[in-house]
Amino acid sequence: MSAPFSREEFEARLHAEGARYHIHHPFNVRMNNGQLTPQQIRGWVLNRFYYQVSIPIKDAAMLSNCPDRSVRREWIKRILDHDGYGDDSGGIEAWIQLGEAAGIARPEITSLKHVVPGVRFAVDAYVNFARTRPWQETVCASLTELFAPKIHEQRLANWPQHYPWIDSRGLSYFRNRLSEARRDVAHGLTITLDYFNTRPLQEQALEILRFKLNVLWSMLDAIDLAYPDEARTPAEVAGG
Ligand code: AHQ
Repeated sequence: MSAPFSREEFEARLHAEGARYHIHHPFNVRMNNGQLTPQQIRGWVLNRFYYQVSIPIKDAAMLSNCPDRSVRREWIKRILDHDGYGDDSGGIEAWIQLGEAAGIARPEITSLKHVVPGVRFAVDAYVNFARTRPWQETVCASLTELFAPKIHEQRLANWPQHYPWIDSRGLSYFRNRLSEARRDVAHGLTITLDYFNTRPLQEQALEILRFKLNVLWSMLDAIDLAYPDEARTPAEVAGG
């Protein structure tokens, strides 16, 4: 059996998977370059909402598999970040406000009726992964957030210029994730580097990260397909 990668080599190989992060997806490249129409931006917000509301379910699934109290004490912060806690209305509410800032009525967002099959399928695959796999594997899958601060920084930098019709107060979700993602990744990376400590386990960790990269990539494939450059009615988009 091959010797395990050193901790540094293993971490470098996890980072190298960033080449497949959805920041490089054609839809995101067009978004970042200001080439998306309002309908395409709204379609992305409406569909990504299903991912946002599924994250706490995924994180609760991980907790239900995790017997380690010290890990749970840290991981539970992710649920509170999204659902809110005390006076903080949380990330899901912030995403709804992003939608409202983009001109979408709250019920249109929360109804999930605009979520296309490919997005639902990819997100459900992620939640079911968390329900059925060992909690350490769900921790590893969350490490796509190694690459997330950059994509949030891109939006904060470019949307006001490219999409001035969106009230910039709606961008607070991206701002909040900058610090939340970095905190989450610090915790998740330590667990991953510690647990996946043989060469086969390290190779499995890289495969798990590729699975989650595919979840994010295929969401944008489905959204890109549903919202082509030539405008279509919401009914046509939804397959009506
Ligand atoms: O808003 C995002 C978020 O809360 C999370 C949680 C984390 C996970 O547990 O898998 N991943 C994640 C991500 C969020 N936003 C995505 C984006 O592009 O806005 C990035 C995504 C990720 O990198 O996995």
